[in-house]
Amino acid sequence: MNAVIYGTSTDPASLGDPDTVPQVNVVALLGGVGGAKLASGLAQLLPPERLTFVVNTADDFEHLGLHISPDLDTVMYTLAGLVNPETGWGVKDDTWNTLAMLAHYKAPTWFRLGDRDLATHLLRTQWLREGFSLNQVTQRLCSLLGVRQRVLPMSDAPVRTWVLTDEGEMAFQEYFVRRAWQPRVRAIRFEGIEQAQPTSAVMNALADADVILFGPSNPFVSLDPILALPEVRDILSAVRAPRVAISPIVAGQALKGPAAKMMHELNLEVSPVTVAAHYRDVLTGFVLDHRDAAYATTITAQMGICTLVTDIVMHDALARARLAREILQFALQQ
Ligand code: FO1
Repeated sequence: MNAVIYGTSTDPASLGDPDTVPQVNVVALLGGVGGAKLASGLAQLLPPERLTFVVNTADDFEHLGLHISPDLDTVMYTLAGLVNPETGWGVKDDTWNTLAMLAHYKAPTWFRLGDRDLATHLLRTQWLREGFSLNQVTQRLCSLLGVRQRVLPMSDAPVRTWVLTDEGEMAFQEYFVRRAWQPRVRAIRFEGIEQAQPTSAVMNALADADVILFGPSNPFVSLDPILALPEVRDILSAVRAPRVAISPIVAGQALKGPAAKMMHELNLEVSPVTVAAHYRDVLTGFVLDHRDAAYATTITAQMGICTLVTDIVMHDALARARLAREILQFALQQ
């Protein structure tokens, strides 16, 4: 049944009640900060063994000799309760002594690495150099941070996002952080995607999922790298589990980052309809904000995708849990 469903406000007291939360295996495909917020909402509802987060690694890069995995760290720090709440990335209450010394040496400081955060990059780099896979390194870091949900890099192989702009092609972090996403985007490509395969942990989790979610992450640079892995695309088309995306666009603006600006520069309408159309081959459901309610019937009628209209802005922990719960209930109705 294809329908538009309207969310209701949820009684906060029952948010984590196991009797009212369906105990199902959930896999969420995630990028950075928006994805991490959804992950923390789900983590308030479901036991850790029910949750798997498949995370974009095409933002990864080498910086000052270190292997940085920003999206993995954002998800990991958020679940560990360590994330910097002001930025959504990095470690809370971090200090910047190393960065100050780097500035003294006139070394690059545009990518802000805090002193505590640096420990993660040092260990990841060391363990990768010792021959452990990115997945093994991530499991080890999560375990040491007390993160019990499964946080999986999309692939062990290097995939790197390049952004073609009106000022030439630049590596993703160069575009995103150094240039503060100011250059106009013309195209995006994922270097290494043809050789990359999802890990077997990712494939097994997708095969066993009762619900698959696409986080409110940037479709072009956060979720597309995961979906560009042919085996992921194929299994998403083959599974019977409901597959639900959450819009990263609300009232013509991105919840965070350059998704709306990119859409405009790629000559696409800045609306949840564009996001739903982007994933339409692999989706059964789509969640959009009540401010965009007018688009719900278009998505349902034109694409045959069920829609849930609710408040999708996750201001605090309660809002994250409420949204996660509504999404799960919506997904399981399909
Ligand atoms: N984002 C910024 O906008 N500026 C930074 O200086 C920055 C540093 C940084 C350090 C570690 C880390 O894990 C993430 C960091 N990010 C920074 C966020 C990150 O690069 C982007 O948000 C993602 O790549 C996009 O999802």
